[in-house]
Amino acid sequence: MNAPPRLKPHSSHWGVFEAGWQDGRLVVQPHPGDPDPNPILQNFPEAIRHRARIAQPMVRRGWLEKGPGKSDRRGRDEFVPMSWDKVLDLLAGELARVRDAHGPGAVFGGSYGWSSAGRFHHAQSQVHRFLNTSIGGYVKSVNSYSAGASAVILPHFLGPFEAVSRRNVTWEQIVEHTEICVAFGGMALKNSAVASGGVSAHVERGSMAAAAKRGCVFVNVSPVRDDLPEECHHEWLAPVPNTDTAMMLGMAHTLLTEGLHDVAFIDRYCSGWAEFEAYLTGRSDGVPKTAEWAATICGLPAETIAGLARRMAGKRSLIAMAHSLQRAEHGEQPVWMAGVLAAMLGQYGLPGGGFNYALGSIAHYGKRQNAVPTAALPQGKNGVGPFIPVARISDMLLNPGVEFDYDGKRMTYPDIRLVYWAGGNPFHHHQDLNRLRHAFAAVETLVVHEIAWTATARHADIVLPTTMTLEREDIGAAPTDPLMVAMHRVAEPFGEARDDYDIFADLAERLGKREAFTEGRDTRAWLRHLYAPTQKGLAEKGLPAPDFDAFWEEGYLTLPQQDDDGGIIRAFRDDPEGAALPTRTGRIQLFSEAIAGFGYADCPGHPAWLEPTDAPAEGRPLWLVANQPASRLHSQFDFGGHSSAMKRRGREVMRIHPTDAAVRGIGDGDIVRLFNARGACLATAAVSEDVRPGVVQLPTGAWYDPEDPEDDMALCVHGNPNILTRDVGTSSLAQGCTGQLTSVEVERFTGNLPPIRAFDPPVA
Ligand SMILES: Nc1nc2c(c(=O)[nH]1)N[C@H]1C(S)=C(S)[C@@H](COP(=O)(O)OP(=O)(O)OC[C@H]3O[C@@H](n4cnc5c(=O)[nH]c(N)nc54)[C@H](O)[C@@H]3O)O[C@H]1N2
Ligand SMILES: Nc1nc2c(c(=O)[nH]1)N[C@H]1C(S)=C(S)[C@@H](COP(=O)(O)OP(=O)(O)OC[C@H]3O[C@@H](n4cnc5c(=O)[nH]c(N)nc54)[C@H](O)[C@@H]3O)O[C@H]1N2
Ligand SMILES: [Mo]
Repeated sequence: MNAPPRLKPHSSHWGVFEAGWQDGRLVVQPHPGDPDPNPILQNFPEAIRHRARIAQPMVRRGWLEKGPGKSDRRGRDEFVPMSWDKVLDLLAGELARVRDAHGPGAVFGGSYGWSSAGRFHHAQSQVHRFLNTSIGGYVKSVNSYSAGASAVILPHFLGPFEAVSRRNVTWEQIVEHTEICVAFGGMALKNSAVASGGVSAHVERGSMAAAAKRGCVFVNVSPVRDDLPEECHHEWLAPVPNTDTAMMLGMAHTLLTEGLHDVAFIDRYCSGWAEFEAYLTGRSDGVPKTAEWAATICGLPAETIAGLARRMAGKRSLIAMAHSLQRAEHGEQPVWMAGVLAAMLGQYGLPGGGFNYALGSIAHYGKRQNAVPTAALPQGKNGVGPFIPVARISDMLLNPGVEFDYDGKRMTYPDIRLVYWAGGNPFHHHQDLNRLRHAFAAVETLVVHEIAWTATARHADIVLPTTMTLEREDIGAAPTDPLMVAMHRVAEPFGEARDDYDIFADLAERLGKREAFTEGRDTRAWLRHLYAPTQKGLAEKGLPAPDFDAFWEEGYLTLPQQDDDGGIIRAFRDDPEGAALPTRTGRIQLFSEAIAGFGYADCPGHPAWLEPTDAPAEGRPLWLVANQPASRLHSQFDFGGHSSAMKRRGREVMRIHPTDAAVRGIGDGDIVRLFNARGACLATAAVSEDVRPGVVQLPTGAWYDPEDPEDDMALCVHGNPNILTRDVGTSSLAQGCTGQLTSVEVERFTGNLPPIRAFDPPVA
């Protein structure tokens, strides 16, 4: 045994940590100041030198031999290793070809994905900057897979996404003031353990425990029991998935008919009550949205629905809503309806009360804002206008020139020849993977920068190996976390892997744009440059403002934070005229003339119950909840030690209620096959009363692993639920991702058990 290693500071989306080497093994220790560290950190040691890492640049044989073009060999072909010099020549030539022949508007560079936590090596920013400075731009994507529907609906009725999610009710307020917190979709600790950019102190568990101890009641409205932690002693109500809007309408109706709604608040702070009330009472459509009506839809007793409404009235009530509810068909509706229900309860803007969209979904929310700026890599100017809502990727690639609706506009899918991806994994994040494979077959060239052989890398024509975070220097920072981290390099690059930045700099050089891309800086010079605004901000506040070298040496810098001021919603409550909301009427819009004017059948002018078309039916009798995995972030380091340990028999675990398991002859630990019209995957069954009957739950993130890649409807042997989900938008309004829910059948798998090959490098 050698002496304990000297650990260096570093950061990740799942926590700040210190790392070093001991006896040839990477040691990772959480930041000493973190009260509740995230176990996902322990994916690093196994992952860093894993065989799934990409060791050298690779080019798909068919692309190399036949040149760019549509090809269904993507994901099936062999790869040819190539030197960096040659591959960069080849790629620069291809970028120039597409730019010259079709313009930068034929390049899709949306490149959605979380990549890793440092502010400089943020891969999405890097690829955008490169495409802007070197070829004049790219077709981009807007909004996120996280919050596709809410990003569009929230500004229509309440305010900007960030103001409603990030700068609203804090955990501090909840500990002190909230009397009843009803969390639709829960506030699962697995989810709030993660924040883009990093998190130094996981406070959610402790805050919920402290609030509960003071007497705050927590209610988890979710098909899954553990979406709230045991520490808050919550009540569990499990409605049928995608029926929360009906449940909330039933609650609203109870408030109205029993005179429990806050008439003064509605008069002073809201617009559109008449239109909404006409719908709620049934005057406009003949259907009163009573608790009894809601009960028949959401599968909870009417008395439970009405009782919950009564318990919230007249109290400091808080409605939280997880991202998940809007990542589903008609996902705009529960968000809007939660906002309306909270308006009827009248607690907006009071400490610990009202509506906080996405509280508990990610560690950014419920925190104070930093009072000094933190780094972001400037991306330059994009010369291309057309864009897509992010989850419309397959639609775009399969339907160039076809029109689609988005937020009141009629838009056209551009004609894409080349797709460039760095820092994301569409074979993780996108729905209906068999359709995605067809979409990727329709382009001429697919370029991927990756640290590991994800299915996305396997489908690429040109694969460039990049360093992972531990192999380079960076600055870690998030807008609601007070700790800035000097992310020191802990390991040498794997194989021939290079930083995304260095790859782009050399490509820019070949396109005659090196200076425009680099501005003459190497990585260290960029880190100094990006640190400068923080130092300046500190100095302006008269606070100690260490220079870069001192920050780097120290490893950490604690930033000042703003007051817990409740943001624009508190200001609006205090002064509804002077601090009007940035909506059309300046108020909370219970009805929107703008949205009504769009004339969308799938998103009317007020929140409404719209029956999902993708509900269980003949041949697909179960709801599938495809939620975030506890054991990793998305697909990242699925081959890591912690992620692997949480699987059973090498496969992702699917939870099923004992009743549903019994009728199918499924026992705990059995291998099962989930299937519907779009595809099928294997998983290992865990029989559990923690899911609602009629619901199975299989998290995302197990790497897509087709049993036979040549098969167009290949079975995924590993448990990636996106082989089953539907590739349709939330509605004509937002066109958001609907991957959270679909309907399936499940059976015990009795065939020969296929091996897991997802982590074996492809044939070279
Ligand atoms: N069915 C279903 N699907 C979903 C969801 C759901 O609820 N249900 N949730 C959706 C949500 S909310 C999201 S945000 C998306 C997430 O989807 P993604 O963000 O695409 O998922 P990640 O696995 O984080 O992908 C990041 C990739 O970047 C790579 N990477 C890491 N660091 C670097 C780097 O420095 N350089 C480069 N070049 N690459 C790097 C990682 O290896 C990884 O493959 O998934 C969505 N998909
Ligand atoms: N450990 C870990 N944490 C993560 C991530 C990760 O990959 N791993 N991803 C991060 C990212 S990018 C994001 S955007 C957030 C996502 O945050 P969310 O989208 O909120 O997270 P999910 O776990 O997908 O969903 C939360 C819960 O909603 C419940 N639910 C599903 N459908 C319904 C419904 O119709 N009604 C009700 N009432 N409940 C429903 C499910 O039981 C699920 O567990 O999580 C972040 N946190
Ligand atoms: Mo997300």
